[in-house]
Amino acid sequence: MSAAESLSAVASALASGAIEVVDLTAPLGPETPVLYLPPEFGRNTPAFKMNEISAYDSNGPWWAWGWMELGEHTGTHFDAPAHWISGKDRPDNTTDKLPAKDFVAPVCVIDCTNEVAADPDFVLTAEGVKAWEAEHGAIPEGAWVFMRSDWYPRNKSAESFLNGGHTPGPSVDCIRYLVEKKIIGWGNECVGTDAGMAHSFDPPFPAHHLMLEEGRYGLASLVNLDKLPPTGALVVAAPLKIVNGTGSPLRVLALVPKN
Ligand code: 23J
Ligand code: MN
Repeated sequence: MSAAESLSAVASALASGAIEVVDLTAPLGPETPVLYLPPEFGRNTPAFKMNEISAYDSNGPWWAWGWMELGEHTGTHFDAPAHWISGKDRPDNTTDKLPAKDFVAPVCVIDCTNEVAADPDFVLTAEGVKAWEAEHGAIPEGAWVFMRSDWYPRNKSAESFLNGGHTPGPSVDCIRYLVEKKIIGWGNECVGTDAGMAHSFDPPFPAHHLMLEEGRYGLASLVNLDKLPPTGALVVAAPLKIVNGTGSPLRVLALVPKN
């Protein structure tokens, strides 16, 4: 099949529903939980706020529009390599300079729901990834790897979502293994890509430190990972083209084959 025929087949499959578009994005509003870091780590990111410019009124008779106060790392968002000190000297490491081809990639989804239900501090290890590969095949170069935890329904309550800093994520050896596999990035359902306890890992925050060091990416606060197959879906995740952006809220979509 030619590339043109492949793309046309995708368009037909989207129209018929044979390929479904699954939204992996959480609502973005004032209630969106944001990361809370203890004071010794410095400043925190503010909550989302929408300010009104006009609402079909004297400030603009025929139109409604607003302006936002919005952290780069708020809600469902993308981590660019410039976000972490380990990635700060990489060329083209900000959201405005990343190659657009990186924004469409296949995804491997590792189901950790049972482990996380038993222990909110569960960390996925390289051994866990290898067990997944034994069942589903090797993780291909250029794929996203998403940790499914069924954590996302908690995002309606910041207290439950942040859970006092007890949230699941990857181990150091897990991220080292995935970097070796040359994945495009790591995604999590929690407020950040790392586990809540990852400040105590060595190095701290491995999904940030080791992924971004290698020019790979992160996706945080993903939803609907339970609607994805372990392999075979295609993710579209394109951050805003913020000049010198270290990350960006974004709409994340998955194309999922239904047959
Ligand atoms: C800054 C410091 C620690 C973390 C984070 C940001 C994130 O999770 C983020 O949104 O990138 S853990
Ligand atoms: Mn982030």
